[in-house]
Amino acid sequence: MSRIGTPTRTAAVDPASPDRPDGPCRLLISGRLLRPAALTVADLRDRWEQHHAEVIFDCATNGPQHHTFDGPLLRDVMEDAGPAFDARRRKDRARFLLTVTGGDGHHAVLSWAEIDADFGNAPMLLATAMDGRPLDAEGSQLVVPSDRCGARYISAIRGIRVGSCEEPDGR
Ligand SMILES: Nc1nc2c(c(=O)[nH]1)N[C@H]1C(S)=C(S)[C@@H](COP(=O)(O)O)O[C@H]1N2
Ligand SMILES: [Mo]
Repeated sequence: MSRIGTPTRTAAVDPASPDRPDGPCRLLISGRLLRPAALTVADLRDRWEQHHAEVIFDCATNGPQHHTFDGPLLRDVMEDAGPAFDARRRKDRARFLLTVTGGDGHHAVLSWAEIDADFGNAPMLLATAMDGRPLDAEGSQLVVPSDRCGARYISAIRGIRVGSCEEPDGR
């Protein structure tokens, strides 16, 4: 985007960009979707029903961690973004992947089937608060109550990218 001729820095910033210098950090939902979105933690709190989770996960370096989280279901947020599959066909849904990336580049892959009510039905959250503390400044955190390990509890989420897996060889 050209900034030539724009009067102020604020006016030159795309409101949908994931990290506006003048606003709260945003989570960019992109990829094979009908409705890509750039959401703040306030959006996650205001637009979807909030769920509560009390979890214990194990960290290889720090041992067991106990936390409470509040936030919308990842499934609810992603369904509103409209993954580009035929929702009536379970086999179509079973081919889709989500890559969740934190501000430090740490990322992990989920399958759509893990959160789909017809498959794994895992109640993963996009946290808006941790231990009662709002996450507006640092960004949302992925909550995976069914994971024993903490590695997919990705903090300061900046992106969720939706894709379908490549056609396997030998079919
Ligand atoms: N963005 C980001 N999120 C992350 C990680 C990371 O390196 N970057 N580490 C994960 C790991 S290994 C654990 S155990 C949990 C909890 O880590 P903490 O106790 O250091 O917060 O965060 C997870 N989320
Ligand atoms: Mo960890």
